[in-house]
Amino acid sequence: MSASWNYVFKFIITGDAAVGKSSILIRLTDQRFLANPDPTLGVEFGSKLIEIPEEGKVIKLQCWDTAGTESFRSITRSYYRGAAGCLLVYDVTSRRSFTNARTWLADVREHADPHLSCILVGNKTDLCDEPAPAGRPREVPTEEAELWAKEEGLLFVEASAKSGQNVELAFEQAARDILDKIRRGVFDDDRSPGVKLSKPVPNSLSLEHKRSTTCCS
Ligand SMILES: Nc1nc2c(ncn2[C@@H]2O[C@H](COP(=O)(O)OP(=O)(O)O)[C@@H](O)[C@H]2O)c(=O)[nH]1
Ligand SMILES: [Mg+2]
Repeated sequence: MSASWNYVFKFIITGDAAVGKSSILIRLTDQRFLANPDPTLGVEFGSKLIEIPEEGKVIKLQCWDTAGTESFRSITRSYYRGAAGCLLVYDVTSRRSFTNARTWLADVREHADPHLSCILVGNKTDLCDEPAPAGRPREVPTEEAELWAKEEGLLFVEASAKSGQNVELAFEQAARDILDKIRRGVFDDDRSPGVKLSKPVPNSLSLEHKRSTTCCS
């Protein structure tokens, strides 16, 4: 039996605490939303198969979440190492989280692969559609974030982990960008640690076990 995906891409999710990083990952992998997640539980890892139909490719996303360490800014090189994609998340109702995205991007640029595909994600759009007290006013206009993303060479999308809007799309856009880099030879299939070409394996379980063996980058 051959593997049911063509590539494995490693993704990291960064941004301020409480912007919804864990919620985005849970939405992607479990299609659900927790209004009051236990912050101590966090989420560290999630994996999901996505299809890019126009490329005829199935991608296995392996996503690493900062799981609480963001408050200590103690994220190590090993977290960034080997990532092919990054979701840089802020909260559209928090100007501070958008301002801080600059620092997170600086961290990514310092520690991660220079070719990594990064998408800026403005999360919690559902809150601005709701009247008070359930909702919260938007503090970051779409155009402003879009402009900054363009200046920095980032992809950009607004999303809601609560409604699920654009969550999968965010990962898809980044995955498309990575595929494009592979095609152009920027990412080398098997030598870039964040990108792995699938090998025929007896079953998916054995590849799951391989995920801890990215030691040689
Ligand atoms: N309304 C709304 N709340 C969200 C959304 N995403 C996350 N939250 C809430 O924001 C809080 C922080 O989310 P969490 O995923 O733990 O953020 P993290 O610290 O970045 O991982 C939680 O109470 C979530 O329920 C969203 O898209 N809309
Ligand atoms: Mg979290």
